[in-house]
Amino acid sequence: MFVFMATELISKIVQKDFKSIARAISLVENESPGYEDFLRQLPSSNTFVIGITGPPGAGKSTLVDALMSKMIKENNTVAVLCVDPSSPFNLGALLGDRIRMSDWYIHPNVFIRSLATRGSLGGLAPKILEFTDIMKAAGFDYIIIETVGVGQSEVEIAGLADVTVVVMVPEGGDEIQTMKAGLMEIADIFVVNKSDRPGADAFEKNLKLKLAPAFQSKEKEIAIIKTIASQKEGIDDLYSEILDHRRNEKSSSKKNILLTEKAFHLIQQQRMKDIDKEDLKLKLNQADSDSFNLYEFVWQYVYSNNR
Ligand SMILES: Nc1nc2c(ncn2[C@@H]2O[C@H](COP(=O)(O)OP(=O)(O)OP(=O)(O)O)[C@@H](O)[C@H]2O)c(=O)[nH]1
Ligand SMILES: [Mg+2]
Repeated sequence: MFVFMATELISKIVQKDFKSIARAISLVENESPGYEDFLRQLPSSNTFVIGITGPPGAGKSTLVDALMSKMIKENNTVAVLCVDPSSPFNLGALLGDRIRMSDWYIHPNVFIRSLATRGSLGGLAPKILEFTDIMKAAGFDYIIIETVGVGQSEVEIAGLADVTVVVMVPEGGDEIQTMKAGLMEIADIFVVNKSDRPGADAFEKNLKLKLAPAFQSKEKEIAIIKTIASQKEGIDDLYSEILDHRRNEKSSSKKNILLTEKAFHLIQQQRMKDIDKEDLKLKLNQADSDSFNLYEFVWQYVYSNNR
């Protein structure tokens, strides 16, 4: 019965019926019966996905907001996924985002969805890949995904997005020194936002120096764009750089890397599906402390059928 429903749901999704898109996202989020069949039937599309990441408060949402204005002016349809950190420390900023973006919630060309990060390792929301594919099936002109750059999530987003924009702010001078190599590898475009603040030029210069070795391994220089998102300054440059990436077909090696990242993530999810932490806890509670061997336990847990 669900297969029929899936077909019906998909036919509405491809017509960009927002309610159906939202419903599909919920079905997948809750792993409702048949959601895997539904995913297997989803048509693919080559909607361009823009990933925007960076530290908390760097101005990512403000940038997204400004970018959306430009896209919509050109009659594009846009879907935005904001992945909010679940930490209560960010609640203020989070509410701020909601207020700033609220204008878009009622715009007919815009679909916005906020998600809480539930990944226990601080990564992206577990089903973000699937959500993106649902939005892709709907055939928006652009999909923008905003994530706070913590832990693994920057690397995960690179597997998800066709172009990855890393947003930084001038005051993070030390940040450049300690910038993870991974971040440089995944960034296609660096944005130095809050360029109205002192030290923006010096920051840009340092960033260029730091990136110099990375340039050699890339086919194209990584662009550094200075913006003042709150005043919509530099947004044209950022947009045209994004369009540049959109025009230039990705190399087949990059496509392969992205696809591998996605497949790896999904396989990992599948493999971990029947592993339940509470169940583990219960079983470990019964462990006899003298003769207990964790490796033996894990071996039995993973390979025995009757757990
Ligand atoms: N001075 C200055 N402030 C800015 C600029 N861009 C954004 N802001 C402000 O910085 C604050 C944080 O902006 P957000 O867009 O919410 O930042 P964010 O990166 O989305 O934050 P999180 O989603 O919480 O990680 C807001 O008060 C913005 O108004 C800028 O270019 N210059
Ligand atoms: Mg934000």
